[in-house]
Amino acid sequence: MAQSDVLAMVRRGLARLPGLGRGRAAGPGPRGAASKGGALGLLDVDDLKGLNASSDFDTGDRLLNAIDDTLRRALPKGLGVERSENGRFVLWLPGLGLDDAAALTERLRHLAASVVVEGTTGLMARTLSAGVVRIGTDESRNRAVLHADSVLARAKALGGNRTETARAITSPSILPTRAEVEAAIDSAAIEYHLQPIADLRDRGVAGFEALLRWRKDDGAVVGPAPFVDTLDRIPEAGSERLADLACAAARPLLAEDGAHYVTFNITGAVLDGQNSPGCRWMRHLLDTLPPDRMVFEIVETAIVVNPARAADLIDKLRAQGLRIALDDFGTGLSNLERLRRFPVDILKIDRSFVDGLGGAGREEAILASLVTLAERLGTDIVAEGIETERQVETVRDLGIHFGQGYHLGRPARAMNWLGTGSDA
Ligand code: G
Ligand code: MN
Repeated sequence: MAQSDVLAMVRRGLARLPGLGRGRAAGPGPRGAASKGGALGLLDVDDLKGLNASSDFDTGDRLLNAIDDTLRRALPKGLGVERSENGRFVLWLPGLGLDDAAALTERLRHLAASVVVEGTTGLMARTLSAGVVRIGTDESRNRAVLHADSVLARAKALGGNRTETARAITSPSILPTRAEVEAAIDSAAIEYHLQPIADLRDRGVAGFEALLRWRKDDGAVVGPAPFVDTLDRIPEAGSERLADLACAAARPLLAEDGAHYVTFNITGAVLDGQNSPGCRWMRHLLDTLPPDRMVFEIVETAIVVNPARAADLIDKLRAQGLRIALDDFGTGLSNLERLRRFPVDILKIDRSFVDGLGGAGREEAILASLVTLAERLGTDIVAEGIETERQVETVRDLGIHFGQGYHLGRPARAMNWLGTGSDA
């Protein structure tokens, strides 16, 4: 089928959709409405695997591209569509309420399902599933995508080919508010601890990972998982103070002999390159610390909404001498796809691989292959989660030069590593 035939079918599809493709939004539309908040629709092609199996990957690719094209043409001005890393379509619907957003997404879903491409065994088309959520005024893009993802999963579990919607996040009480996080930064209840990364060949310190910790009123110290998203939407002053804390923790260690770098965890919101608090935090760091002594770790849970924009940012950072690491490599989103897409300098191998060493599993073979892979790519490897001397020996014998874990040093305040105090 010629390209023009496909386009003709797309146009016929469009013509069946009143209110679309003519620069007018269904429902209240984004322009007259408040710019804050809005909704997000996540669209995913059903059974792409089956299509790839019955046709070929090129067909699946062309179908996704044609759907992308169709959605772009159909979306009213002011509304955006982005392809996420895992091949989903993210519809940004500012100013739309949940019902309008669901109605619009539903129509776009039908339109996308009418896109047809020529496969190896004939014409190919696929239904799609969608998840639609409201974006709270305080909510980051990433959390909204995660939320939509869980709603989309429900649509899929119900058999696909449907749109599911959800009200705002259902458990706000467990998430700290911006004010709580800001107060915690101000009172230094939130601070950065540092964990050494060792050169396993001579046991010297290669660098430190900066890890956020929040000392709660009851004395419990918690990691960033419950509040990292809130951090990405604290007001400007908060992100500046947090960056100050990061720099203050890192600077004395970089002045020490031996520690070559400090590595910071970055989320998808930072990588997104938009003007979020995370971006301001990043810029402050780049202005304050020498970039060639810094590493940014892309955390496993980072949702990269726009890979091209992220790749662009990574190029710019690396041009300044900063290095990029993939965190928790080998699990979840920290995978070969990400390694293929982004030029990275360091692979931090997830602790589950180290944990399994010496057992009946295949960890040894996988780690040995990763060493070869890293050599070919010119990247360093850090083995995470080293808890015993035995593990040090095993990973070193496999050719891994760097390690991190409780056996080599627990996260502690910077002063602990300067020998002038200790971590309480
Ligand atoms: O995802 P990431 O690798 O950035 O996680 C770092 C977290 O892992 C920190 O919270 C740190 O306390 C924890 N950690 C560091 N070393 C070890 C270890 O040896 N074992 C375990 N279980 N956790 C560790
Ligand atoms: Mn990390």
